Amino acid sequence: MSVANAKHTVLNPVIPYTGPIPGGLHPGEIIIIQGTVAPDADRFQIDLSSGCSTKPRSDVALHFSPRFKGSPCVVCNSLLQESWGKEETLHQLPYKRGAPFETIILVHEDIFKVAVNGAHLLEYKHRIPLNTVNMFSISGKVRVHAIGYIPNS
Ligand code: 9QG
Repeated sequence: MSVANAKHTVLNPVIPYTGPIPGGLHPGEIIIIQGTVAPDADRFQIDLSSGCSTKPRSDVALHFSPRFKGSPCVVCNSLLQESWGKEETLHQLPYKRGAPFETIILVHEDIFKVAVNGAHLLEYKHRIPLNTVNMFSISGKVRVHAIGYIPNS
């Protein structure tokens, strides 16, 4: 699976980037993110959200945040009515400062599955109905070369 399979691609977006997920999210769909972690990265984050309002801030179905400072980890969470829920922290970090990566978010009916550089990393159970998720954001200490949306059939 690569960005070559994508139906929609966004190339070299200015960070922070927020844009629509073409057609919304459905089981079987895949989002591919190719980028490079900044050499001085403390963290970056990918957010799949229900809308793009900033005041009040839209709900975030998946907040995926690799963290490089202190004990390296990936924190996942959801934002509901402007409040963060319980963090799901994986004490494992497949990203390296200054290094290129490919992250794949696989959409399932009940979970998101995330893989990095070809290896499964984590699963995150939906806390917000999938059919409300329509915006993709990425921000923090990262460069993005391509975002690809691969439909489910
Ligand atoms: O820190 O943790 C995830 O649980 C918060 C951060 C917040 C999230 C959250 O401040 O930061 O990572 O989107 C946000 O507000 C980000 C940038 C307990």
